[in-house]
Amino acid sequence: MSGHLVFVYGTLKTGQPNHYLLNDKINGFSKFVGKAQTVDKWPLVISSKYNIPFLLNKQDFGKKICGEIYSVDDKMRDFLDKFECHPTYYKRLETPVILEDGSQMSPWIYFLLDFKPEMLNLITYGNYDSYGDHGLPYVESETTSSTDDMWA
Ligand code: PCA
Repeated sequence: MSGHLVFVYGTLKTGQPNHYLLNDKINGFSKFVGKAQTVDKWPLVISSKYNIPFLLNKQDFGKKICGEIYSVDDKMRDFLDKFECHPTYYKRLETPVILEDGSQMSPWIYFLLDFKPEMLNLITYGNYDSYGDHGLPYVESETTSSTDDMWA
């Protein structure tokens, strides 16, 4: 298959609220490649009334981010683009990460490019967990698939 590598750091990770979407064959095909960490530091914050994890596109700020790499087919890549509202909301950028075996690759990562500067004052996380003791669990909502209401 023609594969695309995607690094997920938020609700799409194993055990997180949207992980099932990667396993649903209706959306396309995905295969777990390995756990990885970004080479650079990035700010991963939780924000909006839906407690959405956002990776802000500001290099060398925040922490190195833990996530999972998946190889996905065109269909799943297109599904994820739609789900993340790429390229108008999140935008995926090829970004270097290191796998547990020390190998390096540059999978796609969904970043928030346009963000309010105040978001940089939020707590930054290195390893997102919706159910963590920050007490800000991701809120699933029909409106999270639309950008209209995100900042409310
Ligand atoms: N899902 C994507 C980006 C943010 C989110 O909630 C991910 O897990 O990488």
